[in-house]
Amino acid sequence: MTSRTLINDLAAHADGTVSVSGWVEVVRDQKRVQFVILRDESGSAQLVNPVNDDTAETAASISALTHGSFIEVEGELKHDERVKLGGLEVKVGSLKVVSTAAELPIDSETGIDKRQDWRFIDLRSQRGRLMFKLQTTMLHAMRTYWVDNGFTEIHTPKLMASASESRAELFEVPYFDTTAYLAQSPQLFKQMAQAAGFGKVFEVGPAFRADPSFTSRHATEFTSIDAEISWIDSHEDVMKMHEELLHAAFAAVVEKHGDEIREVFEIDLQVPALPFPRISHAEVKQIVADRGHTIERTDGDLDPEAERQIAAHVKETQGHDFVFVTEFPSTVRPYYHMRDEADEAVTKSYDLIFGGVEISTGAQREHRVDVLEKQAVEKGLEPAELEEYLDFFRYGVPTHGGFGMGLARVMMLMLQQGTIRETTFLFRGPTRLQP
Ligand code: AMO
Repeated sequence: MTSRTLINDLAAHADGTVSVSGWVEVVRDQKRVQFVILRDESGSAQLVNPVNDDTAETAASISALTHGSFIEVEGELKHDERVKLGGLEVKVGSLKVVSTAAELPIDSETGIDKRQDWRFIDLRSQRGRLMFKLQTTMLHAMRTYWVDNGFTEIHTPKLMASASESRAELFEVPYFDTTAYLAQSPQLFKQMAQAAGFGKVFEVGPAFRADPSFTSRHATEFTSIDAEISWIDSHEDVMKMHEELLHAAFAAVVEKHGDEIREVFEIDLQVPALPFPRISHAEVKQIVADRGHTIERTDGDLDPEAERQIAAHVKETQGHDFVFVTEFPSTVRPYYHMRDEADEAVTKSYDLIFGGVEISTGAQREHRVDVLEKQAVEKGLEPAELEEYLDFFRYGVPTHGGFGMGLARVMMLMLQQGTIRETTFLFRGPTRLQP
């Protein structure tokens, strides 16, 4: 048999014998001619079989094909502009069924819950493939940015002896004769890398939150994109790195997949202009109030409607899809965020909002151990529990800061999907542990 050609590569292939394989999307079984739409991991193409005495055996095989079956076909490639799908077709010579599919339990009309049950079938679509191809491109571009800019990749443990964020939302795991906790973020250890003198680090890895809520943006397990850098003057240095990183990531995605994103998602994805707008939290509250929204939260944090409103304001006034909301009140920030020298009530931190939803939190970290301990106590934490973390700051540490960003959220906003369940390979939520 001739070696396999990916469907996407047929366009550049000369007319002649080819071998293609994939799964059956559509069968049009007509009396005189049969058509099969075959899809593989790269694209889809039309197979054709004129029905006559010579092709009777193949015709019987095609008539028996079920949607979703995986087949191998050898045939004659012919470029023909009249064929709608890619301007080419393959005339079937031989056809081998590798695996027959039972009747598929879902189709394009099926709702998200049931599609999640059958995720492997759900992902056979062009949109499923495109989502994870472009995710690969995005992460590759980020890695390239980090490597080119002197970052070191780290892999921090996901089994921990203490909480990495708040004690709420902690998953406990029996661990021999003690209890371990699943890491909520690599926060403590990416800071440890600063004390170790690494300078700049990044990690792309799993994070776990025992968050019982059912929102479109929360999962109990998600992929977190984290970066941390030393020798900063303020959170402004972190934001600068963060926006450059996203700019590089979007540029790569637009260049490689822009046309297909337009075709499949009907989105004209743009590379965000640098610098991203920055608005202080206090100003945001004012702008949102002026737009008629009363923030319901009493702790001073923004609610989802406030995020949508400030994003709409920035889009209307500056035409930008991203905005850094800076200087959050210390009441709503963790103890490890540094507070402003001039105003204790304000932290040197930010949230990054994209398309009206928070995708990331970042900050300069408090590196002075006495201040850090005081802030931890203020937030109700036991210093004894933090001893090992506090040690990172007792033997010399540079100024530093960084951010954490949820991969599925970036993807959800980029592709204007209603929920991160669409943009997570396999979603985990309060009532979903399978598949
Ligand atoms: P934070 O808790 O704000 O900050 O999380 C950072 C980003 O991670 C994503 N995220 C989630 N995604 C899906 N489901 C969840 N349950 C979930 N929780 C968080 C979001 C969010 O913006 N250590 C700090 C970051 C830092 O300062 O470096 C942290 O974890 O996109």
